[in-house]
Amino acid sequence: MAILDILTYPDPRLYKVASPVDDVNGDIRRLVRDMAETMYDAPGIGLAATQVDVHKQVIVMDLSEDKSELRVFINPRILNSCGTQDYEEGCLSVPGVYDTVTRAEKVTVEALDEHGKPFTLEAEGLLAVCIQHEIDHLLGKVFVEYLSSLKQSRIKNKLKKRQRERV
Ligand code: QAP
Ligand code: CO
Repeated sequence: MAILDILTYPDPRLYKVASPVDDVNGDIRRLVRDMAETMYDAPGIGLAATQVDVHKQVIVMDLSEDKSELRVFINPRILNSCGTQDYEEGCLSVPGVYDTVTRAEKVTVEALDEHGKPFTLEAEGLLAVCIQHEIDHLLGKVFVEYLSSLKQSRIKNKLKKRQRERV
């Protein structure tokens, strides 16, 4: 297993659109394991392949307290959504930044698991937020894009400044 490097906003590679996985093979299962290890190490509750510069439709997520409920979504599609909810989101690619985003309250998502088996899941609350946040990454979208352009430019400047200071 390996811990992968996570891209930091506004890295242009975060805007790439991920391609569907056509074969859930050993390479994909290794990617899933490495992404899970990277997410647990961070620690975070969700990670999309885009964030580790792999532009395939793969998401890992674990909302449990004790890292016991890894969820894997390959080629996820939202079939249905309803309602709205506000949630204060963060992102491993936007460290130290949290802000409120309005999303659907409930979503029905269809995806493949790490064995290539299709499943359908009805999600609400935080799970629904996390699924929508991670699917956005696969579409090249970061949650800060829902904020005002003033906030976006402040966040960009803050993170660029921090990166300059680190190297
Ligand atoms: C996405 O986010 C999410 O700023 C997953 O310094 C977040 O795992 C979906 C993290 C909230 C729904 C609601 C962020 C870790 C982790 C940071 C994460 C940080 C360290 C974020
Ligand atoms: Co994110």
